[in-house]
Amino acid sequence: MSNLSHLPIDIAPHIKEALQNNGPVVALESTIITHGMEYPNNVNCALEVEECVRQGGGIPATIAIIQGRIKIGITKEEIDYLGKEGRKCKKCSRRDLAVCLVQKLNGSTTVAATMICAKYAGIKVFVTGGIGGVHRGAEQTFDISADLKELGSTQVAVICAGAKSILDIPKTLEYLETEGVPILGYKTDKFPEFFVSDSGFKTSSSIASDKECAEVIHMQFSRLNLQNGILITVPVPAEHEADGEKVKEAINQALKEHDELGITGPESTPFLLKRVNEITGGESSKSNIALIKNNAVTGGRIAKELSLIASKKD
Ligand code: PSU
Ligand code: MN
Repeated sequence: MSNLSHLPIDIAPHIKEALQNNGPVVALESTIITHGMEYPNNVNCALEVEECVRQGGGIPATIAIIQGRIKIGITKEEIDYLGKEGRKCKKCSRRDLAVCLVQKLNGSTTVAATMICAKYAGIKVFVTGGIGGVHRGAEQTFDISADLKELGSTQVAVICAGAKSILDIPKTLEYLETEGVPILGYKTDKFPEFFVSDSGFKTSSSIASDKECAEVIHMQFSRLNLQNGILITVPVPAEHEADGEKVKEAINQALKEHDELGITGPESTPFLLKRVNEITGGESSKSNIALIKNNAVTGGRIAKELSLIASKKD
């Protein structure tokens, strides 16, 4: 943990203690709570995801900004508060962090901002649903999520179910390759497409076990000391896969509406996620919750293995 005395940051005591002992702490983001789902599903899902991290053997630390302070490991009450505030909270990516702290706002952290906060706290493993990426039509709009640049520059391993096909998946993969981000397929070499386990594209490597994931994280961060992140992609379990055709149609419809309404900037991703959820009815949201929970169990296991490696005296 670096010297944080100059930072408006509060680390929950049990998280601080775990970090001092190389404990298996797993960071969780909060934009999914405020901008990804509706109340009370968002709160229930966030609490269940924390429980899944514990089931895997990890210690969950949900990260957000509350009244201008970075909180590492928010309480149940704070999760409920953020869930109720929803879109009144500022969706914070890298560029928004300083302003959010100075203006003492409530902010939810995206993948990019959660990585930054996790790094300050010394957390190496972070679980989310899906990352932001290169949007379709980016050659016109230049809409590329700051998550990708963050993965290229911040030493945190992000565990997710790939990317939604609201994004341009091949361009997202090219961008990550340029940034030097390993894309580790968890027990597969197929890059997952969020609701669907195979996007038709390949990861950069296939990793056989939780232990091997932890070894790669340790090698890259603690031995090679490379400053960039790692992406670990876990396919949605087969029994929770959504109907690929149905999702594809919903995405096309959502993208059409998005363009017609002229939505741009940070509103784009939340709009598309919301419309895909609405158009597919219960189906995509059920699959969404199942895959995040599966990522959380996996993240807990990987963090546990990493904790064992880090605790060995060598
Ligand atoms: N993709 C998803 N679910 C999400 C997000 C992305 O499938 O909840 C959220 C994450 O917090 C991610 C953010 O970091 O959206 C990306 O937003 P943008 O594209 O504006 O960078
Ligand atoms: Mn964007």
